[in-house]
Amino acid sequence: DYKFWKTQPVPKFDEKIIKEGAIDSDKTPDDIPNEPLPLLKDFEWCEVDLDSKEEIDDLFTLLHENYVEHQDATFRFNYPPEFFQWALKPPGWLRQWNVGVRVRTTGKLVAFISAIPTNLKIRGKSIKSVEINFLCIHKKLRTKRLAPVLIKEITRRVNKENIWQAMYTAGVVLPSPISVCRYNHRPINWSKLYDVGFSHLPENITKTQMISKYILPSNTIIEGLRKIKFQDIEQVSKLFADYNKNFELVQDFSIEELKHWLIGDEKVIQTYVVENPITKKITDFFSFYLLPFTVLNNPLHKELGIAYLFYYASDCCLDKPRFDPEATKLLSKRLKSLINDALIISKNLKIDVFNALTSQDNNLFLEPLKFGPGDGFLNFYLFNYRSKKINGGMKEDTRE
Ligand code: YNC
Ligand code: MG
Repeated sequence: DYKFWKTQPVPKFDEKIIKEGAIDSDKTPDDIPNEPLPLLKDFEWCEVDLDSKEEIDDLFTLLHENYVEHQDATFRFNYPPEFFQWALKPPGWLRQWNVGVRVRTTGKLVAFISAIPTNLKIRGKSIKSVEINFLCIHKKLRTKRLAPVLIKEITRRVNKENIWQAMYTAGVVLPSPISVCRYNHRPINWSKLYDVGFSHLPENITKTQMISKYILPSNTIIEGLRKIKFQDIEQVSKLFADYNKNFELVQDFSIEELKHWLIGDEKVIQTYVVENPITKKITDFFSFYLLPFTVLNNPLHKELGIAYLFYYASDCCLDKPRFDPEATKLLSKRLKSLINDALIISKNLKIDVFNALTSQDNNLFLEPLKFGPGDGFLNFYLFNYRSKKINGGMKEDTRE
C-alpha cells in the first residue's frame, strides 16, 4: 500500500491530471533542515569520493554484489571505474550528492544513492531538476525501511541547492509512472549468449540458423561515418536540440554537458557522427555506452560485453511534418542504417549484445534490425511534478 510513497509529492495511480506543475507548496532552501536525517546508531552517512580509488572500489563492491540482478543472479554489472566518473560526474555534480551509508565500526559501505543535475524539458517547459540513480542497499539490510531514509536524505540535499524536482527510473512500479518502456536486445554474438544462458534456442531452429540470422558485416556502411571530435559538439548540439523538438520529455543539455555525455573514455562511451563529404555538415549522430556483465558459474565465459543505445539524432525529415507517412518512411530508413552501423561497430568492439528501449523513435528500427523484446521494463517517474503521461517515454538514461 506504498506507506512511504503515499507521503511523498508524487501523483496517485490514476490521478486525473488537470493542471501540470509542482505538487508541493513553494519552499526555499532555508525552510529545509541543515542536519542529515538520523540513522540507526550502528550506521553513519558518508560522501563517496569518486576521485579516491579506494572509495570507487567500495562503491563497485556494493553495486556489484547487491545491485539489480538478472536471471537468477547469473549476471552482475561489472562497472569499470571510469564508468562512475562518467555517470556521476557531469558538469555541476556535487560531492554531497554521492550519498553513502557506512557501518560505524568497520567503515563498510552498505548503502548508496546519487543525484546529478539535469535540465528537463516537458512539452517545451524547462524544469531545473536532478536525476536519481544507483539506489542500493546491502542484501543483509533489506526491507528495514532504509530506502525511504536514503530517498528523504537525498531530497534534503537537493532541496538545499534550491532544486525541487527529480527524474528517476525503476523496474518496480511505484506511484506513478509517466511512461514505461521495454528493453529490447539485439544479439551480436549469439552463440556466446546461448552458452551463458542469456539467449535460448527456439524450437525447430538450429544453432547454425540462429548464428547466421544475426551475422553482421565487418565494415560500417554509411558514407561519412566517423568518430565524434570536440569540434563537432556545437553542430551536434544544434542537431540534437532540433531532433528533440519531436518529443514531449527530453533533457536540455548545455554544450559542456553534451561534451561530457558524448565524448569520454572509449571503454565507456562511443559516439559517431555522419559528416556529409561535400558540405562537411553533420547530418546524424549516435552514441552508445558500454557496461559489461560478469557471468557467474560458467565454465566458458567470465564476462558479457553489453552496449546500451544512448542518444542519437538525424536531420532527415526535420523539415517535414512529424507524422507525415512519407517522412516516417524516410526516417525509418535512415535510422535503420544508422543503428545498423552502431551494431557493426559494436561487433568490432567484441560486444555480445546491444540493448535499446522502446522509447521515442526506436520502434522504427527495433524489429527490422532483429532486436527482440526482453523481460525487463523500465518505468519513468517525476518527483514533485504533475504531468500528463508522456508518449513514447524519454530518451533513456539507463546508466545503472
Ligand atoms: C525503488 N527502486 O516501494 P513503500 S532504481 C524507489 N525506487 O516504499 P526498504 C523504492 N522506491 O512501498 P529495500 C524502490 N524499491 O512502502 C523499493 N522502493 O511506499 C520503496 N535493490 O524500503 C518501496 N535499485 O528499505 C517501499 O526496501 C520502500 O530494503 C521500502 O530497499 C529497496 O536507483 C532497494 O533495484 C531498491 O538495493 C534499495 O531493494 C533494494 O528492499 C535494492 O524496506 C537492488 O522503498 C538495487 C535496485 C533501485 C534502482 C534507482 C532510482 C531510485 C529512485 C528513488 C526515488 C527518488 C525520488 C526523488 C528524490 C530527489 C527529490 C528531489 C528534489
Ligand atoms: Mg531496508
